[in-house]
Amino acid sequence: MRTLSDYAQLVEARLGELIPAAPPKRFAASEMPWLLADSMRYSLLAGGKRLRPSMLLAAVEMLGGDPNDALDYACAVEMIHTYSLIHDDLPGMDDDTMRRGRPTNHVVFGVGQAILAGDGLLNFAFETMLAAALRRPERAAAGLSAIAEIARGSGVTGMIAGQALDLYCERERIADVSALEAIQRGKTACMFLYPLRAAARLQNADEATLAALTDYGTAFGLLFQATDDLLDVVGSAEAMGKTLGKDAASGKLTCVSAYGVDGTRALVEAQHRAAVEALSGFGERASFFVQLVDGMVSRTH
Ligand code: GRG
Repeated sequence: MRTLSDYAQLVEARLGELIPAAPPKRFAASEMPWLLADSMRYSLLAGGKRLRPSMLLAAVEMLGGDPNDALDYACAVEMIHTYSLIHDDLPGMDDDTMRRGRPTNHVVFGVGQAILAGDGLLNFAFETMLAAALRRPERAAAGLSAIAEIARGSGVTGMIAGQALDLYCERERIADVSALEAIQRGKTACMFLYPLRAAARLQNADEATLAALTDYGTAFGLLFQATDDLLDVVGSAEAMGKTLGKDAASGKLTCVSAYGVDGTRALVEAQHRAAVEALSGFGERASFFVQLVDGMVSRTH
């Protein structure tokens, strides 16, 4: 069985190929300018955990496919995730100065370039996936279905929706549990469950498989966000690679503010059970996913 670090290495190598370093100060049309390549690579190749792309690859493999055939889709998911981190850190959003253990993109490249680095990663993600679908005409329909899942998960009813509601609730000081659920499903869970659905589409999986992966991804995402909220209170900034304690300081609506530390731990337990249960029909083939969610419960970063 492959591990998270095996999948992450595949992703790491391919990301570096997809967005290579560009020669400095060359003003050539139809070429990615060096400063865009530099700022995109700065955040993309900064050592993230690569959870979302690795889960896509592991799901493809669990369903009998070759992860190498899905690698560009996985890399696109990581590009979209990284764009969201760059934009989330901007002064107009979370206004953060540390991410992935480094100064944030706008601190190094300036706000304008950081916005473009995010835009560039988002756009290039779709260019990359469409190119992958077009390279394999016999699998183009499956590829397009996968792209549609990723677009939905990261889009205006998914991640962007969650972020919009999050900003709204923070500004209006809304502390409502149903709002919290919509925010966390959107901004966090969608970026786990839709890449898993994309894997199912790439493998032409049936509806039951799609539903099982959706349930696992949702439970995993809610658990992941709940542990993130806990770590903001009880974690180490060094291990997390970002500023902690900001949620409480800004009066943000989080699992901890809504349910308390013990209530959040109970929620983590419940989602842990739900995630394992969702894939029980796959038996041993789901062991990557069972181990992954087991590890998340006690994560420190
Ligand atoms: C800007 C449209 C837009 C959305 C931003 C992802 C996001 C939405 C905001 C980032 C802040 C945040 C707490 C998001 C919740 C998801 C989360 C904990 C992201 C961090 O993911 P990790 O831990 O990061 O997988 P690495 O660096 O390992 O990839």
